[in-house]
Amino acid sequence: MVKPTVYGIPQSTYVRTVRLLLEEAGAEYDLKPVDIFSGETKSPEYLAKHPFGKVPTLEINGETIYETVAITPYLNTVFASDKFIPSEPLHQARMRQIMAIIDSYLYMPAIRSIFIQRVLVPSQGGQTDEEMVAGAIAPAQTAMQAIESLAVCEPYLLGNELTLADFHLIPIFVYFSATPEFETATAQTPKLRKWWSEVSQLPSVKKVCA
Ligand SMILES: N[C@@H](CCC(=O)N[C@@H](CS)C(=O)NCC(=O)O)C(=O)O
Repeated sequence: MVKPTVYGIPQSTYVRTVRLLLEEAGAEYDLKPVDIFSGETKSPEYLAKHPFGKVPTLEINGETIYETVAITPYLNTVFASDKFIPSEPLHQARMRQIMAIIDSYLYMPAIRSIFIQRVLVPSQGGQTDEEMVAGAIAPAQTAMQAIESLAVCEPYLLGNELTLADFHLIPIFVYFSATPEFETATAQTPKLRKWWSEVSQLPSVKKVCA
């Protein structure tokens, strides 16, 4: 099997999503660091791979694939015999629905607003924008409750097998759970709290999200 290359920094949530799948599939891969903070993702060389200058980008067999929702189904077929996508059409729809909710409604409030302002900005000597954090709590709660209403969490999001949706949500929880706002945002989502206590113990999560 050809060894794929993942471009991106290990701290990126979306890079972590791709790596969680590769780790759970037992696939070998190379991780090539591309720094999102120093402007490296906006260099002509990197923009030639990913015109929007984001990570991750996957290279395999001379082909380049960007956008996590395109990368993970591809890797699932090539390296995991499709085991991370449910065969039942409704479960498949729920999986994609959860991934879309994460991308469209959860990532921005939970990571871009709350985590970055609460944890990253102060760690670099800056001051938290409290207004931005306060304004992000309700949207994060809405997204969490929407996922809660779709998920099974026994023990994984869609039942007893890991799916792409778990790989998508785990890295968000890793960062979001490091903020005090996580308690409020998950107060009405007991299933997701139980899910988190299970998946946070997976060896792949400890390895990729350490
Ligand atoms: N839609 C992209 C989003 C990727 C993304 O937002 N990556 C972040 C890191 S987690 C990034 O590259 N940020 C750098 C930037 O926005 O300049 C995907 O699903 O792959």
